[in-house]
Amino acid sequence: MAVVVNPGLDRSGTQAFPPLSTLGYHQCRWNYNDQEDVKAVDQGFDEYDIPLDFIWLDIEHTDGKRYFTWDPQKFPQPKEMLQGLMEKRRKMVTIVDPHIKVDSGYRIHNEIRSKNLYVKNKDGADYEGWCWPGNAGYPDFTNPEMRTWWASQFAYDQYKDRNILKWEYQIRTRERERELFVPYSSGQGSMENLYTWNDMNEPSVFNGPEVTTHKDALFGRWENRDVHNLYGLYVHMATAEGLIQRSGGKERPFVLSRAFFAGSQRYGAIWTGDNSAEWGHLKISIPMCLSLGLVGISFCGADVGGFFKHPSAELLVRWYQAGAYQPFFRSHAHLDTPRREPWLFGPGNTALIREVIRQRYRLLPYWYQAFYNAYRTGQPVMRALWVEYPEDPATFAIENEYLIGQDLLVHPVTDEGAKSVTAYLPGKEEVWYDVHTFQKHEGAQNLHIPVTMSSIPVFQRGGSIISRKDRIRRSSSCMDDDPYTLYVALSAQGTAEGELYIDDFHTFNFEKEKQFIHRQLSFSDNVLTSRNLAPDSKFTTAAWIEKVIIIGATRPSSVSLKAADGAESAVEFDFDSEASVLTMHKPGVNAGTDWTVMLQ
Ligand code: NBV
Repeated sequence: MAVVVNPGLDRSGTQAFPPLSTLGYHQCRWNYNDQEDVKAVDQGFDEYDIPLDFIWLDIEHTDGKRYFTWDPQKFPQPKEMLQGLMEKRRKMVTIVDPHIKVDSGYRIHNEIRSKNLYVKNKDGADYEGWCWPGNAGYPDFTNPEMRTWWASQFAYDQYKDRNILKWEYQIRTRERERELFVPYSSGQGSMENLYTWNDMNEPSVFNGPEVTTHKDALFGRWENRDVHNLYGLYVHMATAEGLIQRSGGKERPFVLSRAFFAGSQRYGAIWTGDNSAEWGHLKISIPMCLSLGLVGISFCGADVGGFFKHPSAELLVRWYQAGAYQPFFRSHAHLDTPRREPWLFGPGNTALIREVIRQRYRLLPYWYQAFYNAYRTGQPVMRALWVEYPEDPATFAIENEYLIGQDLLVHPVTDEGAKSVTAYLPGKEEVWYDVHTFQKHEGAQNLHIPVTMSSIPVFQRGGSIISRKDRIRRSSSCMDDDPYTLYVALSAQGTAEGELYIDDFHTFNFEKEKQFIHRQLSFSDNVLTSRNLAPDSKFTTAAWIEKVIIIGATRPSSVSLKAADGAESAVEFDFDSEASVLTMHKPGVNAGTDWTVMLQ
């Protein structure tokens, strides 16, 4: 019996269901220098055959730290760059911080000031603090009018490719004061594959007390001391709303936020902030994300590799191996650190990093389903063992391993030079299978596991069925219609249960129009069936079942398939008697239909 966590859920809301692509791999650094650099990094992933969904740009991409603009020298053709990524079915994230440069040549500032939407100091004048752009104003995001206006700035025709040139602005202002309030940039700087990162939204004020706004700064009639912790949530909320609105309410947004509060899970992802390339920081990323999951925030990750300092190749590889099994999977690095794209640490390490990113992509259907479950129920995606095994006190203090959903147990290697790890496999009644070798282990035991640099100890719970996509491509969107392989891991009683969830992977149609496929997969008495859990949905998929792998099986003499129309056919299979693994080749049924497989 699992513990029901997140009891405040009915008030703070459940995890937003993210677009599938955002569960892929994200490549970030402060900063990719210019358009050419972005292109080279994007090509690097193809050259080294490493899947990638998102490239990120930090504050240096802007025109003088004026958010919603691009540096005209380094990024003269943002749309062209985004289009290039789009053609590869990849996406980009740019940073939009909530401190606004006080500059009468900056439209965003002028509009916020003219609408009187800045946070005030105690005397009622606009509060100003020092941040990246120099002197900055702080929009009052606790005000719904501010949030509505902010959201509108993500419209494709508002997010410009550059800020107005100074001289142009001066001439116009002299000629016509009103000119200030119309869009005056030269072109569009955004499109559907551009998403957003909100940083410094505590808010961060370099010269403020405790590096934030003064305690008596005014947000309407409230002082900072009253509403401080809500500020970051409201920035996140307004930004997510902007991304939804720009698509006419159709597309699910993706926004990463540094500051968060109860309820932030409704607006996107968060990360654990500025860590360092140290083993201790890799280790602590696990309990940090586990704690956030317990309070409803499932979409969490830590900067892979560590933000400050330069990781050794060993630390970097171990961090990728851990990060690939955490919900938000992004590498990131400080401006002053040497470059660290996955191919810069020698061919052996590139191969190790490639392999674990590929493992992440194979498991995307399972991650997606775990997020669908978090969206529906609030149950964390990444779970402490005691959540599922509250009757087993041995699980209570464990924070170096965890479950993804109910069925995958992960024990990352987080010690330098490790030659082995000891993983606790919970549950007296359970059996666990090593996902790489299919070796079976009893539950309720400490398992000593010798490790090499290629080891990533992961186990599938006996009694579960996990759907994977084993054909890896350039990005997750390239895999949308690819076939599934079902990994059926048998319990001690020879049974297994699982689900398969499919939708269009990016719109709200799953919610608004119930456009999704949700199937119950069950194995018992040597029969595997796929049953419809969403009979009212009309959604269809081109994806089919490519393989079924039964782990812990005995050899059948024949395998037959009964399709939705009642037609029966024989299924080819082979059996590995040493590993007790039965592989059925090409059952070939559509993933959204009823079918039954019988072993004789
Ligand atoms: O925007 C620059 C950085 C960013 O890369 C990092 O991820 C944030 O947590 N940002 C903080 C501000 C500067 C930190 C030294």
